Amino acid sequence: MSKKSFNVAVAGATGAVGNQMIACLEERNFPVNTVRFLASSKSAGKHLTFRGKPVIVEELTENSFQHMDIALFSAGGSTSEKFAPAAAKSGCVVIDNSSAWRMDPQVPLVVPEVNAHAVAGYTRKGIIANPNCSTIQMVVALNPIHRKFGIKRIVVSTYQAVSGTGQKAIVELTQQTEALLRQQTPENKVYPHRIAFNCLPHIDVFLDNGYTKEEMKMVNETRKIMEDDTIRITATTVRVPVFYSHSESINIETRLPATPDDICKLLSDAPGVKVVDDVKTNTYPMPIDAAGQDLTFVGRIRQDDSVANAINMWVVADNIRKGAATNAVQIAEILSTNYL
Ligand code: NAP
Ligand code: 3JN
Repeated sequence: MSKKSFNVAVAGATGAVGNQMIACLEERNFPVNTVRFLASSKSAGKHLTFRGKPVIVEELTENSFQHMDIALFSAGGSTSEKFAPAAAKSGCVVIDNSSAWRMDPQVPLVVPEVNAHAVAGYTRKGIIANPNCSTIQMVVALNPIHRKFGIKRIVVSTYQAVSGTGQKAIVELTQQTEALLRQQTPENKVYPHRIAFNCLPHIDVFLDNGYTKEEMKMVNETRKIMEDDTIRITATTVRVPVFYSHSESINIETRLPATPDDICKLLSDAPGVKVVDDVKTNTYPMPIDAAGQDLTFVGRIRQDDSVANAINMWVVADNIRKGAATNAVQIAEILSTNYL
């Protein structure tokens, strides 16, 4: 029988993602018994609030997870590598937002709208991985199409908000914009180049194959979540001067023919998707509208006439919510309802 309420730890509680995880637990009325908010030693003693009551932030240590049922991690890859096994050993199920465990064959990589059934695999290591934000919104939009028409190839270019880099990048875009508008010289601390009024075709580190790690995350994670290694995928990931919500231009080639109308109808009934597509009224998804929302918005659905059976579309979602915090809390909901 499922427990009625759960002891939940949030590791990285003071960060951009951790903050939204706390908000999602509150908004979605997750059945919390006690919470524990964890961060680095520099935040220990700070106060955050949960359901109107103050909660003191504690330093994350190996002992932080005793008597916890679920731990939501968003404190970076090295922290997850080090502390997730300790948390799992304490009997707590970890839902990890970093890339540390995503491609581990013993760790499920879950987007609830796509592969909720994979949550069952948590018993192998006590860890469930949350995918990269750019992957999440792409698979939410593409999985229904793959199931009905079969996707052969994906070409994706992203337009990613600075909040994907954390609080410090939100501050950097604000300060650089203010400095430039005052005719002052802005400082570049977070990115190798100015982000204000600019675009950087560079997210995460460059790899030997010339792609960035973010681009290869999209390729490998998509195949794992959609459970199909035959899909050919190529990605270009770009940072743009937007605060919240990632946008993606996606081109797909399908095995079976599909018209834009077929895709529009299919996605109108798809879980977690909202079709926003009426070019006659200049209606299409935009980051300013997706920010603060949990759905994945799809528009500009049109035929690609340059090749057989191809469709172009534009996909936008809040990277910190559906791309990270909401997806993690949705996984916690599946876990708590069906498995704990
Ligand atoms: P952030 O705003 O910089 O916050 C980082 C959080 O981690 C803070 O709470 C920080 O605590 C904590 N932290 C850092 N080092 C720590 C340590 N050694 N021990 C304990 N806590 C530590 O970053 P963010 O944007 O929230 O992202 C956090 C992580 O989430 C990323 O590194 C990434 O792995 C993951 N993430 C995933 C996605 C996704 O696509 N699903 C998107 C964004 C981020 P202090 O405040 O005390 O420093
Ligand atoms: O840059 C973005 O828009 C998403 C960033 C995600 C991120 C940032 C730092 C470390 C990740 C991630 O989730 O892949 C990681 C990580 O590798 O854990």
